Amino acid sequence: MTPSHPLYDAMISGDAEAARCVTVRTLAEGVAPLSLVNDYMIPAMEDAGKRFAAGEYFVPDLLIRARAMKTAMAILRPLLVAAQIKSAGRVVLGTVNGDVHDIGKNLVGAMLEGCGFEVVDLGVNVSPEKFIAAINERNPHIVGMSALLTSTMYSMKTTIDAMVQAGVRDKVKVLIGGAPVTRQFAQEIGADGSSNNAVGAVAVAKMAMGLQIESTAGVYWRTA
Ligand code: B1M
Repeated sequence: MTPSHPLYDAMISGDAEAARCVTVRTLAEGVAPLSLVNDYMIPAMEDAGKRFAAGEYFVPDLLIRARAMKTAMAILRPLLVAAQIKSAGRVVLGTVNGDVHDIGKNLVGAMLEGCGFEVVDLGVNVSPEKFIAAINERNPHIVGMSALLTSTMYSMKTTIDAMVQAGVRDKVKVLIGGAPVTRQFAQEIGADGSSNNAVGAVAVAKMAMGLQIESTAGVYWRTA
């Protein structure tokens, strides 16, 4: 059933200012932060994901909803951290070495956050050493790498190889994505999964955590 709440409506319409105002007001009324995330924000982002998969929404539609989601999350995140709310899983995310494209990576991060994951965003041009340091320091379940250039996608392999060398590869699931990334490439470099869009990235992350997903469209997941 579609939730009836101004925060859900603000997310659906992608109205960031309304999302901010409603979040502040609803918290002041005593509603628990986690309830706002679980009851209104996650359903709204999941609805956007379904519409994207059905071809009703395009990337800009997701971006404006992600902006509304991020605005509300900026208010809620410190409260959730203080309350030690359990997330769906922790993801260390970054655009690989030599690559500064971050629009897709940010969208993936926002969708993951909107669907209950904790995201540690390392930014762009992230070296293998920085990914490894983040694995050791933040203990993620998942490492997500993004690349937009046919030249920089090979940094994904370099990073996985460096993870093996550092003895941390088996601590995490590795998910990759970005315009040049194919299922075959993911297989070749030993990633656990890949997706060609932000909605699929959430599905792969859920698979990595053993959670149920509705569709495997646009998704690669290593089975053996
Ligand atoms: Co660049 N650029 N760019 N660029 N740029 C492309 C990628 C390019 C295809 C343009 C072209 O020539 N037609 C081309 C790459 C060619 C190739 O390698 N085959 C290119 C080039 C060549 C370059 C430079 C080398 C140009 C130059 O300087 N001569 C240079 C490289 C800089 C560098 O990185 N070292 C460069 C620079 C830039 C800007 C800085 C100007 C800017 C980036 C700004 C920014 O990101 N903050 C830029 C942009 C904007 C683009 C285009 C126009 C748009 C990319 C984008 O944001 N798409 C792009 C052409 C195009 O795609 N039409 C292009 C929207 C975004 C939502 O999609 O990033 O694909 P995308 O993300 C998707 C999926 O891929 C997936 O989900 C996202 C949402 O659906 N996904 C994941 C992404 N990461 C994922 C991770 C996952 C799972 C899914 O799991 C972890």
